[in-house]
Amino acid sequence: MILHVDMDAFYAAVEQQDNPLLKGKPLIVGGRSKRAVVTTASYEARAYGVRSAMPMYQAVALCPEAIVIPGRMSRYKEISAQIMKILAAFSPLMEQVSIDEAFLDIHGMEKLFGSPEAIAAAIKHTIRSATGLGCSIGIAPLKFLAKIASDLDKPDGLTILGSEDITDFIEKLPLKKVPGVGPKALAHLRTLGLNTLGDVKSIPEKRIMDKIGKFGMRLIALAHGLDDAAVEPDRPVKSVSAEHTLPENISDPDVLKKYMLFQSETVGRALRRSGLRARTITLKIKYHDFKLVTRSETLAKPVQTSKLIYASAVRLLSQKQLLHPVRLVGVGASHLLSEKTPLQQDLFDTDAAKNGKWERVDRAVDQIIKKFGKDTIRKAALDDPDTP
Ligand code: TTP
Ligand code: MG
Repeated sequence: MILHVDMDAFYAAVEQQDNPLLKGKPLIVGGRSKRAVVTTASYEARAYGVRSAMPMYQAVALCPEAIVIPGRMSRYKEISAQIMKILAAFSPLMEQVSIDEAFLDIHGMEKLFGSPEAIAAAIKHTIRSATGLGCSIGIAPLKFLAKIASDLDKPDGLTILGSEDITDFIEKLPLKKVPGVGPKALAHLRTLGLNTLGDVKSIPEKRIMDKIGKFGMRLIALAHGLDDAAVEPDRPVKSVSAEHTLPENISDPDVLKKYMLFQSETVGRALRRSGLRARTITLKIKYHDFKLVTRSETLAKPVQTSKLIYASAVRLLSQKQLLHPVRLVGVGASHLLSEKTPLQQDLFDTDAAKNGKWERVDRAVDQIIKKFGKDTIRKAALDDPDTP
């Protein structure tokens, strides 16, 4: 599943947060000159019909009591960076798309954070406690639907579209809401009698292509529920990790290993999706007294396979005896390099051949999970009722 977060009335909300006198009031961020337009407006001002990009004189006419203030870009950037950092902690696959929105690939995160609802609640709660700001979240199997979904229930919204909902949703989705459909394309599509995304399937593809060109292809694919766009982390990924605060402190290494197995799978899958291999594996342990220890090993051959990541994490765990009960455990991978970097493999190295085989197994599993969902395949040890 893909999750899209968009902050509510972002610049205006930051101003209201920084200056309590502005809270609950109609607030417009924008210039005061004759030609100025509204950058954004608080939801209190939107109740009067004020919208982004509206000429300021018109906005003030609609809402004379609105407080108009110029923006403070550096402050918004600062808060934005803080929010993106929070989001990046939820998934290694995070793509920031503007100052106040981002996509997260939450595939395989359910075991760490719970259901999509629980993930969304945790994100909202963390952002609100750190910044005081609200956001809206959309979750869907396809990227473009996640973006549309986050906008459906603003402010403080949450819309989740399951695989079973999307056919119907697409059928009824007004073309205006589809990202990329501007006023011009919309007018063309209307002349063909098309109003919803579902309608696009009802006429020959050529007629659509003739009207709106190449974008028609994408629209037709979307109408069939096909969107191969992936969440693409914009910053080069420097490390990938998964960690878990345990429901109770644990001293039994075998129980910790179950968490580590799951975390290794999450990390491995993130590496494979990003086309990366890791040279260094790190085990992170926080004892009940919050004392943090990390142990790392650098491998002779960079790895991408969940099994090898897990094997390394287990080696790190058994290096030293646990001193106290553990409250948090995590597995991380760093020193990443592209999987296209040639490996110096000994032709007669049977380990290498074996590892190649495991990589193929992982890829097959990834494919199946992508197609049928994560519950279809679980490693044997994860089928234990004690596992999170
Ligand atoms: P948006 O997310 O489009 O708008 P918003 O966050 O103010 O309101 P909401 O998402 O709840 O509908 O844009 C984020 C910020 O980007 C916004 O606060 C101000 C800025 N912005 C511009 O500078 N110019 C614009 O035309 C728009 C739409 C936004
Ligand atoms: Mg926003």
